[in-house]
Amino acid sequence: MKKRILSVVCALTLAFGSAAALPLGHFEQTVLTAAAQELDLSEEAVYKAMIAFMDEYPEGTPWTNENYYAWKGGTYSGGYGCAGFAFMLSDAAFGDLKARQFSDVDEIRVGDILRINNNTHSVIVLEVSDGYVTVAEGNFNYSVHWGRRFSFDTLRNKMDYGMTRYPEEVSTRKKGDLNNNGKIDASDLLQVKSHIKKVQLLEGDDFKAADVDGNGTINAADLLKMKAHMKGVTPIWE
Ligand SMILES: [Ca+2]
Ligand SMILES: [Ca+2]
Repeated sequence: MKKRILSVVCALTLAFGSAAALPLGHFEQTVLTAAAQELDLSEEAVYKAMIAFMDEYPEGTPWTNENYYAWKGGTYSGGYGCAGFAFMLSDAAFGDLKARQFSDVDEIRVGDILRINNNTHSVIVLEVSDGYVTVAEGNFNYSVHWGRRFSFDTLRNKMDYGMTRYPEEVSTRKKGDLNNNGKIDASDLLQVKSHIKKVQLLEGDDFKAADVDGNGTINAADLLKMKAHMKGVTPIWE
């Protein structure tokens, strides 16, 4: 995929929503160097990695479209201005992890980058609580700004998309084990037969578990593999 540079005109971004700052004490007690945490992806660790930048870039530090940062998150090779600032904090928390986009406001997590204002401005999420998202941003009136808050309702209108670097949760369900009891048995076969006959359709992780050969459909071939596994002829897994 061709990498793009997120270059934007966020210098024109003016304040909307409230600009309440976080209580100072909250920052003081959590400032740590980014090196102190080795990709601990707990909310607290991600927060600390980002808030550590407050030392070097306190409120009001000039940060404009002259400022560029090369990003490790994939998707974009780097960004200027607001995007560059968000990318810098993002790398401190997530290292080399790759980013993926999302559009649902309810999925926003600490450390996510949000594109807002008709895709002209980037902010990075410091905190998610009580129906509000608190962010840090560069090129907010040409400078660094900490602690602006948006309500979820505001973001439903203002957010164009989000970028997250938390790894996607992988299903640990074994192929053919529909009821997740650690073995393929008659009950699993029944569920697959029921799906094939369109009596009760399988969805999501159930569907993936039943599609033993992974070809996107559930049919007799999958049933055969399950039966072969049960008989110990051709085990699908140990
Ligand atoms: Ca089972
Ligand atoms: Ca299949």
